[in-house]
Amino acid sequence: MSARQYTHYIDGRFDGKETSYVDRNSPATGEMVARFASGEPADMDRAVAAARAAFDNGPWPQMSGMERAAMLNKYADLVHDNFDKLVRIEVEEVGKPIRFARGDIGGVVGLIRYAASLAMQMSGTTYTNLGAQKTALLMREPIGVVGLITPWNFPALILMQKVPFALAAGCTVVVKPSEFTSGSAFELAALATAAGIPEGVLNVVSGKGSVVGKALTQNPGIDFISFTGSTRTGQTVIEDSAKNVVKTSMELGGKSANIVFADADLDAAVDGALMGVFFNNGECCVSGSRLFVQSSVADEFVKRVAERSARLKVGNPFDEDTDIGAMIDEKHFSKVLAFVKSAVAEGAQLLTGGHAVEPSQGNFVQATVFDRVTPSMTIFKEEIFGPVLSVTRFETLDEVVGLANDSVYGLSNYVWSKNIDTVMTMAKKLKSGWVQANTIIDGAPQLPLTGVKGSGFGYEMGQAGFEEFTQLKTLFIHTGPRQPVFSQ
Ligand code: TXE
Repeated sequence: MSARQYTHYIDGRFDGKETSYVDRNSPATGEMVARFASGEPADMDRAVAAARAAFDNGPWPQMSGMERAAMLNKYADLVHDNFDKLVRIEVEEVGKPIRFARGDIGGVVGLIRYAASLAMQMSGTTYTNLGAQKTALLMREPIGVVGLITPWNFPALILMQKVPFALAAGCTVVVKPSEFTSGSAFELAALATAAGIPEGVLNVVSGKGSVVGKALTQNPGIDFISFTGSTRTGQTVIEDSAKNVVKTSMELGGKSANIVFADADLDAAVDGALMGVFFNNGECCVSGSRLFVQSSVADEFVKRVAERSARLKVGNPFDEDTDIGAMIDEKHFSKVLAFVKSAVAEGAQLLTGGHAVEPSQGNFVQATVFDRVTPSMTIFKEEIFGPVLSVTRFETLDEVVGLANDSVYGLSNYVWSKNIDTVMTMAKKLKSGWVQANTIIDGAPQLPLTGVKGSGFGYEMGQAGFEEFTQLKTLFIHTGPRQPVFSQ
């Protein structure tokens, strides 16, 4: 099998420029699967200039919402037609199980179709209550040229939580995908052009974050940066974009609580505990990686979670029945195993897993469950981003609220209870952008995702996510004779 090779996608075409490449080896087999152009700041400048010209002089922002929606729907059709190819790229480059990659690409199609509907509804507000002679219009306009920086864990899905919403609003876009997993961003950009979306509207420059990512955030031609990734890099992006006083949106890390009350549907909650931490190899910002179980049901519940975790199939991500694939790279694989070591050293009780899958070419970690985890332990506090579950027992609602909110992050939290009073009380007390009850890592294009505290700010998806890519211009109109303010 020959590796896919991509040059930058600028102004509606692959530029084909002679360049050096970042090689991508499959984390499951070690085999090279793709090569991405290793961009320089000058490549980013060309891409931003193309997006700037497409915004300032091109047809895209001038089109009616109906025209943009028609092209976005055509785009969704083309993504659907290329479903298997995109799934394969995600599995090869990320190492995620194929059934989860299928879910991602299905999600991409849904996101584009939903964003198309928003293009038709873009509108502002009219104030007619300002007095007989005064009217004000809040005119909603596209924010301009947007820079999108994305991570490796959901390369297509996270990208498309942003792109179609930006396009629906009439913005033009420059993407800096993760250097590990840039393939689907390139394919999705080429499909946009094939759908009739004009040249320069969607550009992709690959390469290192510290080089092309930085060149994007510091570029004066950018009006808005939407970033998903680690909290530390997010802080750098905020600092760099502040130089040009550019708005940012940050979707950062998480350490979410998955809370099981004794009155829950415990069968569903056991499955939810597994989904919470093993979905997408545990490489998921909204993982429910801290499991809290009410003491009266904890012994039996934790035993069932550990037994089922031990049976999960770890290995070839292309196998239909694989549950957990390969960690993204060796560095991350070692980091996950180092967290496991720290948990053992700090006194957590290892129930299952806790080691790599041997012998193997790839970065495979067994599904791991630790019981008796306390708030002072490293695995309680830090985002592991791997298949490692920590279990903590609790007695009362107030106690578990304190434990769940004891985190620098605030992205998502999950509650399992059949009692609506418990669910509503928890929803109000938990500090996070998302709360889900009796389900986990669920979503729909209509529902915004946002974080609080170290998990970031700004919205992705939904009407609120769409509005991030717009701004309001206030037009204040006086009609008829106007009383003079100065008598001289
Ligand atoms: O993230 P980075 P990485 C967490 C997770 C993971 C860790 C590191 O804990 O182990 O982050 O992952 C680009 N200016 N999450 O290394 O470094 C970079 O090239 C501009 C949580 O992937 O934050 C990539 O495209 N851009 C997260 C993107 O930023 C820069 C998902 C994210 O990279 C840059 C992934 C710079 N100076 C990891 N430096 C989530 N919330 O889902 C890097 N980049």
